[in-house]
Amino acid sequence: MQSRFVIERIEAWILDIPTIRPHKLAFGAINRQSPVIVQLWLRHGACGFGEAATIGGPSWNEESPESILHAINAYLAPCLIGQDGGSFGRVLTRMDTFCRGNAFAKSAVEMALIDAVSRSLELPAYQLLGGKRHDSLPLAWTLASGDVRKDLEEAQLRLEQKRHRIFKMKIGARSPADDVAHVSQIARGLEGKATLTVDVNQAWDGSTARRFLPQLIDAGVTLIEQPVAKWNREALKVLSASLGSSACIMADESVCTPQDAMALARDQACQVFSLKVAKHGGLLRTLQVAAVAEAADIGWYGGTMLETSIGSAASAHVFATLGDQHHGCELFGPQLLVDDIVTARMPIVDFELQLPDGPGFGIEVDLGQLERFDRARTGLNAV
Ligand code: MUC
Ligand code: MG
Repeated sequence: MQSRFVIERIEAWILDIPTIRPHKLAFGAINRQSPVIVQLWLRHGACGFGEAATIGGPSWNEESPESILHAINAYLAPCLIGQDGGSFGRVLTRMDTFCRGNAFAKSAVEMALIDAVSRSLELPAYQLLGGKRHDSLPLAWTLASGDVRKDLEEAQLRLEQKRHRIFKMKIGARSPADDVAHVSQIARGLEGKATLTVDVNQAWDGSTARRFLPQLIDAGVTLIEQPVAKWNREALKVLSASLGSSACIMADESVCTPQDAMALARDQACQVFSLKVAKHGGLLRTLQVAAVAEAADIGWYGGTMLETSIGSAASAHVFATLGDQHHGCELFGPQLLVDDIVTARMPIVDFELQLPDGPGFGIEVDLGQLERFDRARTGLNAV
């Protein structure tokens, strides 16, 4: 019998969307996001949308918008046309056979496929991923203007609006002592009102982390993301053991594959995994990494690559299926962009992001907005 989910056509393109302010991270500042959008058509069904966003071109990891677009157009789309899109596992294996690595590119294609199949079945995507266990998740915001006064203004406004009360600070670009001073000033300004986390994005070596993390914890930080290089599991292990119960170490760049997750769990190298659909290579592989976390008594955090509402809604669907050992999510990407590419964003109520319940990822893409930000039309260059 012919599957009703035969993959008919896949198209991909790059958008360039400015951010509302410069977003400063350890490895540089970004002024725009350049997500790769994928549209996938089923022969007898609906079409779906997927997205893969990087931060600062290939600065966060090896993939860039241009490499993602190339992998999809040259290898992933051709190997999937005419295949049964309803067999997700087979689709993933086929993509792996024709193209090693390239997790971000594969995640965008798999996302569009899951959107299309769930729309064809008129079901929300979370239903195909095991069913939801959360209707909403606490939503963090990242303070990354680089300026204490502006960061505090941003935080106060978001507290008043009841949008965010978890704030993540991006550090690692300045000297560690300056970073500690910056974080301490913000912590004093927000004392008793918010949960504070930091993301070092691999910028420190083990001894810098051993020296300065206790100072951040004294200032009030309770979750520390990727303080050292992604390969430095030994340092993560030492830090996790020495910090005790005062704060949690969260792996981000260090945890991409289920094998990474196993190694971190075996070494007891962190207490939390930041889950991100793109780096894991899709929604199903996010579930695999999350399963390792659950089995190893490691908590999870719903991470972002600063996607538009397409990637953010897809991430919300998979995060909604996970257990209770979580530290909230940071699917705030749409709010950092000057505009979005959907007709309505996911609502935020009482500091929580609300999971959209419609078919697919529950959001409707605005085709006019796709055209407006299309790199082929605007003629912008790579970062
Ligand atoms: C990262 O490494 O977590 C997520 C939020 C943010 O501000 O930057 C990203 C990347
Ligand atoms: Mg991170």
